[in-house]
Amino acid sequence: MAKEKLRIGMVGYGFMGRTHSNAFSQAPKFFDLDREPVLTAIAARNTERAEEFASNWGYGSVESDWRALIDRDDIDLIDIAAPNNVHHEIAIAAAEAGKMVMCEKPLGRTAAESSEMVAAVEKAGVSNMVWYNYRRIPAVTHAKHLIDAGKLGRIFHYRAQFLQDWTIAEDLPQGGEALWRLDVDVAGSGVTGDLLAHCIDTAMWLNGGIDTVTAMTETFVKERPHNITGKVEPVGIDDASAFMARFGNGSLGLFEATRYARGHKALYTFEINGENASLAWDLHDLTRLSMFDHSDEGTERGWRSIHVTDGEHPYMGNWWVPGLHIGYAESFVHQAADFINGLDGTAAAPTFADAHQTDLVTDAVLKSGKTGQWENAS
Ligand code: SOE
Repeated sequence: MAKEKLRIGMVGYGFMGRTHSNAFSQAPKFFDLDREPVLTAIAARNTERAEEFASNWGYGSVESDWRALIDRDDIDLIDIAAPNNVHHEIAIAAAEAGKMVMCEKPLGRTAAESSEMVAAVEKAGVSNMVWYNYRRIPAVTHAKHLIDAGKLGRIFHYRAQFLQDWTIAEDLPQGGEALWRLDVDVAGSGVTGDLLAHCIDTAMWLNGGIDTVTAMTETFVKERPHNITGKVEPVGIDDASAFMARFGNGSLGLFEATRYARGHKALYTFEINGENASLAWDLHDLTRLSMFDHSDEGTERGWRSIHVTDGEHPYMGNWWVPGLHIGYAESFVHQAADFINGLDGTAAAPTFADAHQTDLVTDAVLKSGKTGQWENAS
């Protein structure tokens, strides 16, 4: 029997537009979905580029304004893969028009923005989700299952890092396509909203809410030419951000993100230490989950490396055969599949409300970076 269609209107065609489009294309090929995703239309200002994108990914049509996408009766879901400064307006307009909404992270540039976005989707009663994709890398999902099963016991520590090095050059401009992440008006913040947000989302998913934080932030290059105004302008983003946190469960957190760690392109790592066991994960070796289990026989006790590729591991039964791995792109495929199968009312996370909690933490980190004080994060 033909499945009900889920007609997608995508906003944006950059890096994230590609990951999301790929996700919706692959999801039905590997997962049994309740509805059939259809790449119905894409909206972007540069119509020529949008036409090329549409033809590459198989979108049925192109709009030059996202408002036209929202007005269309043949669209069920608006997926926002555009820069952070438009998330708020598009998400609220989409919800008010009764569309489901998916949004790239971070949900808002500030928690004030995301709180209005949460109110809009809840008032409209529309399904919603934010693309914090790393939760759905099988090794990370497996960590969640082990923690929830109580394997670690009482948790003492959580630490995470997200390190890059692509903004070290002092003459790198800010603003415009590909470089909007350096423009505070568009991005909202620097590495706190872009990279730490991922660490915080995973951390709160694995280890519960964060109550308070104290942070240190720095902008190493204070002025950069702006691609849109053509002038040298002050840099408003944080280039590096590190914070300590107290989780609601009594454990302590240590987080760091920077775009100035020479040699690191996207090194996302986390470790969690419990009374009975510890887990560690590294994006550069993403199929593996390291585990130390204190209940192992004393003489054989040590860190083991679990190759998370067996059929019984999360999501892996839907891919190749045991031992053969998948990667970054597939975490988005899993997210698309879970969103669609959560439309039965089970509502796959992270919802807008979950992502708003992350924005509350990033706001508190940025505030603490200025005040030097401990700040409430929830
Ligand atoms: C920045 O370079 C970036 O692309 C982030 O915006 C993504 O969210 C992260 O997953 C990888 O790095």
